[in-house]
Amino acid sequence: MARIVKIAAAQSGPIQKDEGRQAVVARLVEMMRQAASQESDIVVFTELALTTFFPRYYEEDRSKMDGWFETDMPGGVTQPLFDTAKKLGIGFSIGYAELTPDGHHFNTQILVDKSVTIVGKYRKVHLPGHVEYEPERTWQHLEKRYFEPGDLGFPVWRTMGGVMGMCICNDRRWPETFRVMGLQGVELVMLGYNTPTLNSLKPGETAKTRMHHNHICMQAGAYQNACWVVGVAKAGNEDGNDLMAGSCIVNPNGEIVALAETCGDEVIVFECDLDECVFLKKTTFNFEAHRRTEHYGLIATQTAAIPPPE
Ligand code: CDT
Repeated sequence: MARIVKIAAAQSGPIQKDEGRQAVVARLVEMMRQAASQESDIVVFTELALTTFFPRYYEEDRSKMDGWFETDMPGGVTQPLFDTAKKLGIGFSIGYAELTPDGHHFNTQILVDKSVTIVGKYRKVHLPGHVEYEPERTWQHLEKRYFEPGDLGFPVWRTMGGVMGMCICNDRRWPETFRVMGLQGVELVMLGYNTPTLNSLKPGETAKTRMHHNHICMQAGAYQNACWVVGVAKAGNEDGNDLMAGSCIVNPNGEIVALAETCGDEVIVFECDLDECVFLKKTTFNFEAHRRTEHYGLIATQTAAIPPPE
């Protein structure tokens, strides 16, 4: 038996600081058309897909950053994405900065089905970076200043023939992210990322090593939870800052089956058989048979690592 979901990962090339949302949405719509022309069921866009990665810019008065946020979804400028998806009969997932009616700021991703109903919303839990300006950094990473940690946990949704989940960028580095969804039977995890090619605090670290980190955590998450993972970059040089590419689709064995080749707008497509999750979910990663929760208490009760006394 096969349960095929044809997935398109729509990598974004760089978005410059002064690039208007309308122009960006036009680029995303074009990639949505490409995905649909290859008969994809769903197209996955990146984290904060509508703007440049604005958390690199420090602003004393946080409210001055509200212009980077969406107050409505769909809103005037994003409506073409929903209209095009409806016309083409394709689902999509997209990340954006969300400003709620009661004034909360989240790094958010939504899942939209083929009838263009928003069936799922996820708000980034693991916010990397820092709150205050740090002069020792070549560039700032102020997600902790501009966003609150997500308040929705890691839900999954039964839609488009499978059990779908989402996470965002830094979340992929945490096994807890995938395991919480794995415990809900997730079959496909969709995520976007904006990841600097180099680490300004660790000058010797190579782009190759950082790409290895990018892929290994998604591959491990896929294998250890017997699910598909789609990771979608915003790549290239944004206002002098390099973001890594490497968008990929990973199968439940943890193998990369499709990989972007460029640092620009690029669509990669793969027919994902959700039934390929079944074997590992029933054997090696049959959680009910093998997990030993009596030994996992620290995971949910302690944040810092506390080594034994010397
Ligand atoms: N967007 C995002 O979460 N980026 C981080 C960069 C970490 S460096 C502070 C990531 O984990 O890829």
